[in-house]
Amino acid sequence: MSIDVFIGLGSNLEQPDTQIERALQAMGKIKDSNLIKVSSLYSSKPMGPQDQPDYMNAVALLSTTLAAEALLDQLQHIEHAFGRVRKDQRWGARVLDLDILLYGQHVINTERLTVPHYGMKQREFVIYPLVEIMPELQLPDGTAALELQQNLNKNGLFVVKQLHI
Ligand code: A4P
Ligand code: MG
Repeated sequence: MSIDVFIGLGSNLEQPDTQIERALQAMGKIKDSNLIKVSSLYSSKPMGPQDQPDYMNAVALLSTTLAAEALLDQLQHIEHAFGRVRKDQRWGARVLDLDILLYGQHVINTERLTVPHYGMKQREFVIYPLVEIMPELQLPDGTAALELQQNLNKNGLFVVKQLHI
């Protein structure tokens, strides 16, 4: 049975918009999975240290029969293959972050995975694109994504362009 998975994409180095477009292409090739929908590309102010470039963020909906950890393997493979900055450039900074936001209505707490993603409810760059692609979405705890959005400041978030899958 297929599960609807929402994946958050983020990048703030090395032409972030290109990183995200290439990551989507790679996500479209993940085995036993179909890329169903993607949000617009958003520009967002950095959460955390402010002495870094603004981010590009998006959210994608993937339908998969993979188990959550098998999907994480695939996403981490993409991060490594497409996104990793050479080690001597920055200490561990990555040009691509792929987070599993929701895996159906499952709640997962293992060593490798916390789902729903621990920070998603507070992040405008996750909630706004999520509501864009699925306005009626509810989290496993019953919270409506739309309600989260209504209580979340945009903090400079804006749509840069449409993305295609
Ligand atoms: N892991 C646990 N749960 C999950 C999940 N749901 N999805 C584990 C994906 N991975 C999950 O991840 C570290 C480990 O988390 C993985 O090995 C996996 O087993 P990572 O990608 O190496 O680390 P990270 O993402 O850099 O760490 P963290 O704490 O998740 O960073 P955040 O919270 O994602 O913050 N500002 C804006 N505007 N936009 C952004 O996208 N992103 C960050 C990164 C900071 N500021 C930002 C943005
Ligand atoms: Mg991550």
